[in-house]
Amino acid sequence: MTPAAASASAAPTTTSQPHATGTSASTAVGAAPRWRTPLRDPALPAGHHERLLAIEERVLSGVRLDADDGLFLMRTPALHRVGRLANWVREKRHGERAYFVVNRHLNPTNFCVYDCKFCAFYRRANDPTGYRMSLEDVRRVVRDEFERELTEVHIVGGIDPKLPYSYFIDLLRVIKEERPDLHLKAWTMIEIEWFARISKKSIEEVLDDLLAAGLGSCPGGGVEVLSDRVHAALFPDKLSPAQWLDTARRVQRHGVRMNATMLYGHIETDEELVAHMVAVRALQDETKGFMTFIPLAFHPAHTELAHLPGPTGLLDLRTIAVSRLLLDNIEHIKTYWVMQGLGVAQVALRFGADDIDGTVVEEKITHDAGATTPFGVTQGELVRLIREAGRAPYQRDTTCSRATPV
Ligand code: V47
Repeated sequence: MTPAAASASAAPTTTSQPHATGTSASTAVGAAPRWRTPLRDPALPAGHHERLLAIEERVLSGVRLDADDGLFLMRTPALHRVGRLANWVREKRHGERAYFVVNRHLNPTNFCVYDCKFCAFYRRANDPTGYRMSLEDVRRVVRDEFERELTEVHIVGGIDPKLPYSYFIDLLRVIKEERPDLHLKAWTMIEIEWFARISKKSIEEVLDDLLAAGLGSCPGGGVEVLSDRVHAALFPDKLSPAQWLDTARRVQRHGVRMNATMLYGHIETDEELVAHMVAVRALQDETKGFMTFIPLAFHPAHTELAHLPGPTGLLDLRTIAVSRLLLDNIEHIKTYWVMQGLGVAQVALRFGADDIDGTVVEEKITHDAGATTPFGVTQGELVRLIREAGRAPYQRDTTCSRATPV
């Protein structure tokens, strides 16, 4: 359907109309959603309205957007139209559902050999504020502090050179011994590559050891921004973009599913964010192993980038919306409430996000960098936030293979 035909059949939108859902006939590919309207905003620059219409047309027809479209969407002042389009895609895939998981984070050590400029979590050897959990510490925490309702543990830490390879394998084994029911979403590509180095094994052999010990999937962190320039400026010692992609490819080819994050709101450009999303999309075309894409809002406090202001709410919403529109082959877009904030996370559920992460319980990485969000939230709070955003809360497992309405 052409834009003109679409608009001719479109009814005017009022705030009291229900939003289209994935099951509604009005959201089938190519059909015009009710909001499709030819109204020209006189405040927009020349040619802008037409470009937006063309992008909307392609999305509604299921045609993949390219990097130029992504850049345009990152820059257009008409953010509400970007959000509306992303919301349409989100509702077509997931209807009114908003997913959450009952999880908690576990960061076994904050000692790290890398000194990434955006990170306030890492500690150098001998820093008195550094910590390292023994396996007995881990066992005790699992026994005494892990709630019965928990379904997932998110495990990441510093790259601690004092810990042997066996520690990282045994840590999973210890948790599984105490709680075989838990899904262990553990270790980023940075850690997996480190394990291969210290054990002198291949990535695949490391994965076999981790899988045998209870690994369920891998979290998305450590990738930051897939840009050689940002890599050289902020985290030169860590895996390069090409190495991160290669490690992720091998992990997924070995049958381990994972997430992909994108750290925004520091020194990166719009072009670099778009290139990151396009690179993740290209890998997903090959591997199909990414479960969820998660834009992470940079927090500057106590980092070497403390002079930067950090992202605004508008950039938070834009990264969510543009990632939903560009990443047509990744099922879920997550608003990570710890970094984006509970209020923005609610709005993000109408800007393209279908997942709000989980209860988290004890978050350290962002809070060391000045986050003012809670360290964790209850399941009841997540449900209330989701309902207040007009969405239907669904408790999911880590891979979203099971999701139950709450
Ligand atoms: O890799 C570090 C980022 C990541 C800061 O896979 C910072 O489900 C903001 O990856 N400000 C860790 N961000 C968190 C992460 C994650 C979180 C939630 C869910 C999932 C998932 C993954 O946090 C790091 C880095 O990119 N980070 N320092 C900072 N100052």
